[in-house]
Amino acid sequence: MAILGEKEYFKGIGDIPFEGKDSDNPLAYKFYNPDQMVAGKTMREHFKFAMAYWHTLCGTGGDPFGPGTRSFPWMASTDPLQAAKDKADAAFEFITKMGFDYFCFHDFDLVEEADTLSESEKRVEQIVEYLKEKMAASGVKLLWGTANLFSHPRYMNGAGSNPNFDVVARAGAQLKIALDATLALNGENYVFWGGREGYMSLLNTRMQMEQDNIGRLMRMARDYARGQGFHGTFFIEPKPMEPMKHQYDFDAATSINFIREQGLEADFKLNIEVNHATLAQHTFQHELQVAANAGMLGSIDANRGDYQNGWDTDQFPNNVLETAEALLVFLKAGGLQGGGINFDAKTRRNSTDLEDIFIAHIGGADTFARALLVADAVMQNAQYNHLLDQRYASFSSGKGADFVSEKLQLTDLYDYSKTVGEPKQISGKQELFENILNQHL
Ligand code: XUL
Ligand code: CO
Repeated sequence: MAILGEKEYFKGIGDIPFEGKDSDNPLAYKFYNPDQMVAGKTMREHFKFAMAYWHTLCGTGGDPFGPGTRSFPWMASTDPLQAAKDKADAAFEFITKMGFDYFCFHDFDLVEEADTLSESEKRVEQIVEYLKEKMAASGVKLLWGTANLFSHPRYMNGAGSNPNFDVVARAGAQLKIALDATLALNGENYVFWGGREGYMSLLNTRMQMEQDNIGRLMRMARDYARGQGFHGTFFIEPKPMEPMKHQYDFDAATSINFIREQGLEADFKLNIEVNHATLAQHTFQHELQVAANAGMLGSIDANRGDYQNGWDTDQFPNNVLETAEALLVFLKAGGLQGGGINFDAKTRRNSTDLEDIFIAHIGGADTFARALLVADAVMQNAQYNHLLDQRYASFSSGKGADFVSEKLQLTDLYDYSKTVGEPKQISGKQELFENILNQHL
Protein backbone atom coordinates (compact mmCIF):
# COMPACT_ATOMS: atom_id res chain seq x y z
CA MET A 1 0.00 0.00 0.00
CA ALA A 2 1.31 3.41 -0.98
CA ILE A 3 2.64 5.56 1.85
CA LEU A 4 2.21 9.26 1.04
CA GLY A 5 3.75 12.30 2.69
CA GLU A 6 1.96 15.66 3.00
CA LYS A 7 1.87 15.90 -0.78
CA GLU A 8 1.39 13.21 -3.40
CA TYR A 9 4.27 13.52 -5.88
CA PHE A 10 3.34 10.83 -8.37
CA LYS A 11 -0.28 11.84 -8.94
CA GLY A 12 -2.43 9.58 -11.05
CA ILE A 13 -0.20 6.56 -10.40
CA GLY A 14 -1.47 4.02 -7.87
CA ASP A 15 0.02 0.81 -6.52
CA ILE A 16 1.54 -1.11 -9.44
CA PRO A 17 -0.47 -4.32 -9.91
CA PHE A 18 0.58 -7.61 -11.50
CA GLU A 19 -1.61 -8.06 -14.58
CA GLY A 20 0.20 -10.77 -16.53
CA LYS A 21 1.84 -10.81 -19.94
CA ASP A 22 -1.26 -9.96 -21.97
CA SER A 23 -1.88 -6.67 -20.17
CA ASP A 24 -1.35 -3.51 -22.20
CA ASN A 25 -1.25 -1.30 -19.09
CA PRO A 26 2.19 0.37 -19.04
CA LEU A 27 1.89 0.79 -15.26
CA ALA A 28 1.40 -2.91 -14.46
CA TYR A 29 3.80 -5.82 -14.01
CA LYS A 30 3.63 -8.40 -16.78
CA PHE A 31 5.95 -11.00 -15.19
CA TYR A 32 6.92 -9.80 -11.69
CA ASN A 33 4.31 -11.42 -9.49
CA PRO A 34 5.78 -10.88 -5.99
CA ASP A 35 4.10 -13.84 -4.29
CA GLN A 36 4.56 -16.38 -7.10
CA MET A 37 6.69 -19.35 -6.00
CA VAL A 38 9.70 -20.20 -8.16
CA ALA A 39 12.27 -22.80 -7.09
CA GLY A 40 11.03 -22.90 -3.52
CA LYS A 41 10.85 -19.15 -2.83
CA THR A 42 8.58 -16.27 -3.81
CA MET A 43 9.87 -13.86 -6.45
CA ARG A 44 9.90 -11.20 -3.74
CA GLU A 45 12.24 -13.32 -1.60
CA HIS A 46 14.54 -14.22 -4.49
CA PHE A 47 15.05 -10.63 -5.56
CA LYS A 48 14.60 -8.23 -2.61
CA PHE A 49 14.19 -5.39 -5.14
CA ALA A 50 15.59 -2.07 -3.99
CA MET A 51 15.30 1.52 -5.22
CA ALA A 52 18.57 3.46 -5.54
CA TYR A 53 18.08 6.86 -3.87
CA TRP A 54 20.71 8.58 -6.04
CA HIS A 55 19.39 7.86 -9.53
CA THR A 56 15.69 7.83 -8.73
CA LEU A 57 15.40 10.91 -6.49
CA CYS A 58 18.56 12.92 -7.19
CA GLY A 59 19.35 12.33 -10.88
CA THR A 60 17.98 15.17 -12.99
CA GLY A 61 19.61 14.02 -16.23
CA GLY A 62 22.76 16.15 -16.42
CA ASP A 63 25.66 14.90 -18.56
CA PRO A 64 29.09 16.38 -19.45
CA PHE A 65 27.44 18.35 -22.28
CA GLY A 66 24.45 19.86 -20.57
CA PRO A 67 22.48 20.32 -17.35
CA GLY A 68 19.62 18.22 -16.06
CA THR A 69 16.39 18.15 -18.02
CA ARG A 70 14.03 17.49 -15.11
CA SER A 71 13.04 19.66 -12.17
CA PHE A 72 11.67 17.30 -9.58
CA PRO A 73 8.91 18.75 -7.37
CA TRP A 74 10.60 17.37 -4.22
CA MET A 75 13.64 19.57 -4.93
CA ALA A 76 11.79 22.89 -4.58
CA SER A 77 12.70 23.85 -1.00
CA THR A 78 15.86 25.89 -0.36
CA ASP A 79 16.03 24.64 3.23
CA PRO A 80 18.27 21.54 3.10
CA LEU A 81 16.41 19.62 5.79
CA GLN A 82 12.98 20.40 4.33
CA ALA A 83 14.27 19.37 0.88
CA ALA A 84 15.57 16.12 2.40
CA LYS A 85 12.21 15.38 4.01
CA ASP A 86 10.36 16.11 0.76
CA LYS A 87 12.76 13.78 -1.05
CA ALA A 88 12.16 11.07 1.57
CA ASP A 89 8.40 11.49 1.11
CA ALA A 90 8.81 11.06 -2.66
CA ALA A 91 11.13 8.07 -2.10
CA PHE A 92 8.70 6.21 0.12
CA GLU A 93 5.73 7.04 -2.09
CA PHE A 94 7.65 5.57 -5.03
CA ILE A 95 8.96 2.45 -3.24
CA THR A 96 5.57 1.57 -1.78
CA LYS A 97 3.69 2.19 -5.04
CA MET A 98 6.19 -0.11 -6.80
CA GLY A 99 5.62 -2.75 -4.10
CA PHE A 100 9.38 -2.92 -3.42
CA ASP A 101 10.65 -3.78 0.05
CA TYR A 102 14.05 -2.06 0.07
CA PHE A 103 16.11 1.02 -0.72
CA CYS A 104 19.84 1.89 -0.84
CA PHE A 105 21.57 5.24 -0.29
CA HIS A 106 24.79 7.24 -0.14
CA ASP A 107 24.94 9.53 2.91
CA PHE A 108 24.59 12.72 0.87
CA ASP A 109 21.79 11.40 -1.32
CA LEU A 110 19.65 11.68 1.81
CA VAL A 111 20.50 15.28 2.59
CA GLU A 112 22.81 17.87 1.04
CA GLU A 113 26.33 17.92 2.52
CA ALA A 114 26.95 21.02 4.69
CA ASP A 115 30.04 23.24 4.93
CA THR A 116 31.48 21.48 7.99
CA LEU A 117 31.70 17.86 9.07
CA SER A 118 29.76 18.55 12.30
CA GLU A 119 26.95 20.30 10.47
CA SER A 120 26.78 17.48 7.90
CA GLU A 121 26.61 14.95 10.71
CA LYS A 122 23.73 16.83 12.34
CA ARG A 123 21.83 16.90 9.04
CA VAL A 124 22.33 13.16 8.50
CA GLU A 125 21.15 12.42 12.04
CA GLN A 126 18.02 14.52 11.56
CA ILE A 127 17.01 12.91 8.28
CA VAL A 128 17.72 9.45 9.73
CA GLU A 129 15.13 10.15 12.46
CA TYR A 130 12.62 11.08 9.74
CA LEU A 131 13.45 7.98 7.69
CA LYS A 132 12.94 5.77 10.74
CA GLU A 133 9.34 6.95 10.92
CA LYS A 134 8.78 6.35 7.20
CA MET A 135 10.28 2.86 7.44
CA ALA A 136 8.15 1.97 10.46
CA ALA A 137 4.99 3.19 8.71
CA SER A 138 5.68 1.31 5.47
CA GLY A 139 7.67 -1.79 6.46
CA VAL A 140 10.29 -0.81 3.84
CA LYS A 141 13.84 -1.82 4.81
CA LEU A 142 17.37 -0.65 4.09
CA LEU A 143 19.27 -3.11 1.87
CA TRP A 144 22.53 -1.19 2.19
CA GLY A 145 24.00 2.18 2.98
CA THR A 146 27.26 3.68 1.73
CA ALA A 147 29.30 6.87 1.94
CA ASN A 148 29.90 9.08 -1.09
CA LEU A 149 33.69 9.26 -0.91
CA PHE A 150 34.17 10.33 -4.52
CA SER A 151 32.12 13.44 -5.45
CA HIS A 152 33.58 16.16 -3.21
CA PRO A 153 36.71 17.84 -4.66
CA ARG A 154 38.65 16.89 -1.49
CA TYR A 155 38.58 13.29 -2.76
CA MET A 156 40.07 14.15 -6.17
CA ASN A 157 43.16 12.03 -5.30
CA GLY A 158 41.09 9.28 -3.72
CA ALA A 159 39.60 8.70 -0.26
CA GLY A 160 41.16 5.66 1.45
CA SER A 161 43.89 5.68 -1.21
CA ASN A 162 44.65 9.41 -0.86
CA PRO A 163 48.36 10.27 -0.55
CA ASN A 164 47.45 12.86 2.15
CA PHE A 165 46.65 11.36 5.56
CA ASP A 166 44.31 14.24 6.43
CA VAL A 167 42.04 13.25 3.55
CA VAL A 168 42.18 9.57 4.56
CA ALA A 169 41.17 10.61 8.09
CA ARG A 170 38.33 12.74 6.73
CA ALA A 171 37.12 9.78 4.68
CA GLY A 172 37.19 7.73 7.89
CA ALA A 173 35.13 10.34 9.71
CA GLN A 174 32.54 10.40 6.93
CA LEU A 175 32.54 6.61 6.87
CA LYS A 176 31.76 6.51 10.61
CA ILE A 177 28.79 8.84 10.13
CA ALA A 178 27.49 6.77 7.20
CA LEU A 179 27.88 3.56 9.23
CA ASP A 180 26.03 5.15 12.16
CA ALA A 181 23.19 6.07 9.79
CA THR A 182 23.12 2.57 8.28
CA LEU A 183 23.05 0.97 11.72
CA ALA A 184 20.38 3.35 13.03
CA LEU A 185 18.17 2.29 10.10
CA ASN A 186 18.86 -1.43 10.63
CA GLY A 187 20.69 -1.62 7.30
CA GLU A 188 21.19 -5.23 6.26
CA ASN A 189 24.53 -4.53 4.54
CA TYR A 190 27.13 -1.83 3.88
CA VAL A 191 28.76 -1.15 0.48
CA PHE A 192 32.21 0.11 -0.51
CA TRP A 193 32.42 1.26 -4.10
CA GLY A 194 35.89 2.73 -4.67
CA GLY A 195 34.98 5.47 -7.12
CA ARG A 196 38.32 7.29 -6.97
CA GLU A 197 40.33 4.49 -5.34
CA GLY A 198 42.71 3.89 -8.21
CA TYR A 199 45.09 5.94 -10.28
CA MET A 200 45.33 8.16 -13.33
CA SER A 201 49.12 7.72 -13.69
CA LEU A 202 51.52 5.27 -12.07
CA LEU A 203 54.25 7.93 -12.28
CA ASN A 204 52.85 9.64 -9.16
CA THR A 205 51.36 6.57 -7.45
CA ARG A 206 52.54 4.13 -4.76
CA MET A 207 50.05 1.40 -5.51
CA GLN A 208 50.91 -0.99 -2.66
CA MET A 209 50.70 1.73 -0.03
CA GLU A 210 47.39 3.03 -1.38
CA GLN A 211 45.85 -0.44 -1.39
CA ASP A 212 47.12 -1.22 2.11
CA ASN A 213 45.61 2.05 3.35
CA ILE A 214 42.23 1.12 1.87
CA GLY A 215 42.54 -2.23 3.66
CA ARG A 216 43.31 -0.46 6.96
CA LEU A 217 40.26 1.78 6.55
CA MET A 218 38.03 -1.22 5.81
CA ARG A 219 39.28 -3.16 8.85
CA MET A 220 38.60 -0.09 11.01
CA ALA A 221 35.08 0.18 9.55
CA ARG A 222 34.45 -3.51 10.19
CA ASP A 223 35.73 -3.35 13.77
CA TYR A 224 33.75 -0.21 14.54
CA ALA A 225 30.50 -1.54 13.04
CA ARG A 226 30.83 -4.96 14.71
CA GLY A 227 31.49 -3.16 18.01
CA GLN A 228 28.21 -1.30 17.52
CA GLY A 229 26.33 -4.58 16.98
CA PHE A 230 26.20 -4.66 13.16
CA HIS A 231 25.57 -8.25 11.97
CA GLY A 232 25.24 -7.54 8.26
CA THR A 233 27.74 -8.04 5.47
CA PHE A 234 30.17 -5.58 3.92
CA PHE A 235 30.26 -5.61 0.14
CA ILE A 236 32.92 -4.40 -2.25
CA GLU A 237 31.46 -3.34 -5.60
CA PRO A 238 34.01 -3.99 -8.38
CA LYS A 239 34.41 -1.60 -11.31
CA PRO A 240 37.42 -1.45 -13.63
CA MET A 241 37.47 2.26 -14.55
CA GLU A 242 35.49 5.51 -14.65
CA PRO A 243 36.11 7.86 -13.00
CA MET A 244 39.72 6.65 -12.65
CA LYS A 245 41.73 5.27 -15.55
CA HIS A 246 42.31 2.19 -13.40
CA GLN A 247 40.29 1.31 -10.28
CA TYR A 248 41.76 -1.05 -7.70
CA ASP A 249 38.56 -3.13 -7.41
CA PHE A 250 38.82 -3.92 -11.14
CA ASP A 251 36.58 -7.00 -11.23
CA ALA A 252 35.34 -9.83 -9.00
CA ALA A 253 38.57 -11.84 -9.12
CA THR A 254 40.73 -8.81 -8.30
CA SER A 255 38.43 -7.78 -5.44
CA ILE A 256 38.37 -11.30 -3.97
CA ASN A 257 42.15 -11.31 -3.97
CA PHE A 258 42.15 -7.92 -2.20
CA ILE A 259 39.62 -9.14 0.39
CA ARG A 260 41.78 -12.20 1.15
CA GLU A 261 45.06 -10.28 1.11
CA GLN A 262 43.67 -7.78 3.61
CA GLY A 263 42.18 -10.43 5.92
CA LEU A 264 38.59 -9.33 5.32
CA GLU A 265 37.11 -12.62 4.08
CA ALA A 266 35.01 -13.33 7.18
CA ASP A 267 33.05 -10.10 6.80
CA PHE A 268 33.20 -9.05 3.14
CA LYS A 269 31.47 -10.28 -0.02
CA LEU A 270 30.81 -8.71 -3.42
CA ASN A 271 28.12 -6.50 -4.91
CA ILE A 272 28.20 -7.29 -8.65
CA GLU A 273 26.96 -4.60 -11.04
CA VAL A 274 25.96 -5.64 -14.56
CA ASN A 275 27.59 -2.84 -16.52
CA HIS A 276 30.72 -2.84 -14.36
CA ALA A 277 31.16 -6.42 -15.58
CA THR A 278 30.73 -5.26 -19.18
CA LEU A 279 33.30 -2.49 -18.70
CA ALA A 280 35.75 -5.10 -17.37
CA GLN A 281 35.16 -7.06 -20.60
CA HIS A 282 33.38 -9.82 -18.72
CA THR A 283 29.80 -10.99 -18.90
CA PHE A 284 27.56 -10.35 -15.89
CA GLN A 285 27.21 -14.11 -15.40
CA HIS A 286 31.00 -14.50 -15.38
CA GLU A 287 31.30 -12.05 -12.48
CA LEU A 288 28.45 -13.77 -10.60
CA GLN A 289 30.12 -17.15 -11.10
CA VAL A 290 33.53 -15.91 -9.89
CA ALA A 291 31.89 -14.43 -6.77
CA ALA A 292 29.83 -17.59 -6.18
CA ASN A 293 32.91 -19.83 -6.48
CA ALA A 294 34.50 -17.85 -3.63
CA GLY A 295 31.32 -18.01 -1.52
CA MET A 296 31.09 -14.23 -1.95
CA LEU A 297 28.01 -13.66 -4.11
CA GLY A 298 26.49 -11.02 -1.85
CA SER A 299 24.34 -8.62 -3.85
CA ILE A 300 23.57 -7.25 -7.31
CA ASP A 301 23.37 -3.74 -8.79
CA ALA A 302 21.04 -4.26 -11.73
CA ASN A 303 21.39 -2.20 -14.89
CA ARG A 304 22.90 -2.55 -18.34
CA GLY A 305 25.46 -0.73 -20.46
CA ASP A 306 25.77 -0.11 -24.14
CA TYR A 307 27.80 -2.56 -26.20
CA GLN A 308 28.64 0.01 -28.85
CA ASN A 309 29.97 2.97 -26.88
CA GLY A 310 31.48 1.43 -23.71
CA TRP A 311 30.14 4.13 -21.37
CA ASP A 312 28.72 3.55 -17.90
CA THR A 313 25.22 4.33 -19.16
CA ASP A 314 23.35 2.72 -16.22
CA GLN A 315 20.31 1.82 -18.34
CA PHE A 316 17.54 -0.32 -16.90
CA PRO A 317 17.82 -4.07 -17.54
CA ASN A 318 15.76 -5.25 -20.51
CA ASN A 319 17.67 -8.16 -22.03
CA VAL A 320 15.82 -11.31 -20.95
CA LEU A 321 18.22 -13.74 -22.64
CA GLU A 322 21.31 -12.33 -20.91
CA THR A 323 19.57 -11.96 -17.58
CA ALA A 324 18.39 -15.58 -17.83
CA GLU A 325 21.99 -16.76 -18.31
CA ALA A 326 22.94 -14.73 -15.23
CA LEU A 327 20.04 -16.04 -13.14
CA LEU A 328 21.02 -19.60 -14.02
CA VAL A 329 24.27 -18.89 -12.16
CA PHE A 330 22.29 -17.12 -9.41
CA LEU A 331 19.92 -20.09 -8.90
CA LYS A 332 22.70 -22.67 -8.98
CA ALA A 333 24.57 -20.65 -6.33
CA GLY A 334 21.47 -20.72 -4.09
CA GLY A 335 20.81 -16.99 -4.57
CA LEU A 336 22.45 -14.01 -2.89
CA GLN A 337 24.11 -14.00 0.50
CA GLY A 338 22.41 -11.21 2.40
CA GLY A 339 21.89 -8.81 -0.50
CA GLY A 340 19.25 -8.15 -3.11
CA ILE A 341 18.66 -6.61 -6.53
CA ASN A 342 19.26 -2.87 -6.40
CA PHE A 343 18.27 -0.95 -9.53
CA ASP A 344 21.41 1.15 -9.95
CA ALA A 345 19.92 2.55 -13.14
CA LYS A 346 18.56 5.79 -14.50
CA THR A 347 16.05 6.81 -17.14
CA ARG A 348 17.45 8.48 -20.26
CA ARG A 349 17.99 12.25 -20.24
CA ASN A 350 15.08 12.76 -22.61
CA SER A 351 12.67 10.55 -20.62
CA THR A 352 11.25 13.48 -18.75
CA ASP A 353 7.83 12.33 -17.51
CA LEU A 354 7.61 11.32 -13.85
CA GLU A 355 5.83 8.14 -14.95
CA ASP A 356 8.93 7.14 -16.95
CA ILE A 357 10.66 6.34 -13.63
CA PHE A 358 7.90 3.82 -12.87
CA ILE A 359 7.90 2.39 -16.38
CA ALA A 360 11.68 1.89 -16.21
CA HIS A 361 11.59 0.06 -12.86
CA ILE A 362 8.64 -2.07 -14.00
CA GLY A 363 10.65 -3.10 -17.07
CA GLY A 364 13.65 -3.96 -14.90
CA ALA A 365 11.61 -6.02 -12.44
CA ASP A 366 9.78 -7.81 -15.28
CA THR A 367 13.09 -8.62 -17.00
CA PHE A 368 14.40 -10.26 -13.84
CA ALA A 369 11.12 -12.09 -13.17
CA ARG A 370 10.87 -13.44 -16.70
CA ALA A 371 14.54 -14.41 -16.67
CA LEU A 372 14.05 -16.24 -13.36
CA LEU A 373 11.24 -18.32 -14.86
CA VAL A 374 13.47 -19.16 -17.82
CA ALA A 375 16.45 -20.04 -15.63
CA ASP A 376 14.28 -22.21 -13.39
CA ALA A 377 12.88 -24.07 -16.40
CA VAL A 378 16.38 -24.67 -17.79
CA MET A 379 17.56 -25.94 -14.39
CA GLN A 380 14.77 -28.50 -14.51
CA ASN A 381 15.33 -29.44 -18.12
CA ALA A 382 16.45 -33.08 -18.17
CA GLN A 383 18.27 -32.71 -21.49
CA TYR A 384 20.28 -29.71 -20.23
CA ASN A 385 21.26 -31.46 -17.00
CA HIS A 386 22.15 -34.65 -18.82
CA LEU A 387 24.34 -32.80 -21.33
CA LEU A 388 26.22 -31.03 -18.56
CA ASP A 389 26.63 -34.22 -16.50
CA GLN A 390 27.84 -36.08 -19.58
CA ARG A 391 30.41 -33.40 -20.32
CA TYR A 392 32.14 -34.07 -16.98
CA ALA A 393 31.22 -37.76 -16.59
CA SER A 394 34.84 -38.88 -16.95
CA PHE A 395 35.54 -37.53 -13.45
CA SER A 396 32.76 -39.59 -11.84
CA SER A 397 34.35 -43.02 -12.02
CA GLY A 398 37.63 -44.83 -12.63
CA LYS A 399 40.87 -42.91 -12.88
CA GLY A 400 39.03 -39.60 -13.31
CA ALA A 401 37.40 -40.04 -9.90
CA ASP A 402 40.77 -41.01 -8.42
CA PHE A 403 42.24 -37.80 -9.85
CA VAL A 404 39.51 -35.68 -8.25
CA SER A 405 40.05 -37.34 -4.86
CA GLU A 406 43.79 -36.62 -5.26
CA LYS A 407 44.83 -40.29 -5.26
CA LEU A 408 47.00 -40.01 -8.37
CA GLN A 409 50.52 -38.82 -9.09
CA LEU A 410 51.94 -37.46 -12.31
CA THR A 411 53.40 -40.88 -13.14
CA ASP A 412 49.90 -42.41 -12.85
CA LEU A 413 48.70 -39.98 -15.54
CA TYR A 414 51.68 -41.04 -17.62
CA ASP A 415 50.94 -44.76 -17.26
CA TYR A 416 47.19 -44.33 -17.81
CA SER A 417 47.65 -42.17 -20.86
CA LYS A 418 49.90 -44.78 -22.46
CA THR A 419 47.16 -47.40 -22.18
CA VAL A 420 44.39 -45.06 -23.48
CA GLY A 421 46.15 -43.59 -26.50
CA GLU A 422 44.82 -40.48 -28.26
CA PRO A 423 41.72 -39.16 -26.40
CA LYS A 424 38.43 -39.36 -28.25
CA GLN A 425 37.14 -36.08 -29.70
CA ILE A 426 34.05 -34.96 -27.71
CA SER A 427 31.93 -32.03 -28.91
CA GLY A 428 31.30 -29.11 -26.52
CA LYS A 429 27.75 -28.82 -27.92
CA GLN A 430 27.62 -25.08 -27.28
CA GLU A 431 24.96 -24.44 -29.93
CA LEU A 432 22.72 -27.11 -28.44
CA PHE A 433 23.06 -25.54 -24.95
CA GLU A 434 22.18 -22.17 -26.48
CA ASN A 435 19.18 -23.62 -28.30
CA ILE A 436 17.85 -25.19 -25.10
CA LEU A 437 18.07 -21.82 -23.33
CA ASN A 438 16.27 -20.06 -26.21
CA GLN A 439 13.61 -22.75 -26.25
CA HIS A 440 12.59 -21.69 -22.73
CA LEU A 441 12.41 -17.95 -23.45
C1 XUL B 1 28.92 3.82 -9.65
C2 XUL B 1 28.07 2.97 -8.81
C3 XUL B 1 27.73 3.49 -7.45
C4 XUL B 1 27.72 2.44 -6.39
C5 XUL B 1 27.53 2.98 -5.01
O1 XUL B 1 29.23 3.29 -10.89
O2 XUL B 1 27.64 1.92 -9.22
O3 XUL B 1 26.52 4.14 -7.53
O4 XUL B 1 26.74 1.50 -6.61
O5 XUL B 1 28.46 3.95 -4.65
CO1 CO C 1 26.48 0.43 -8.34
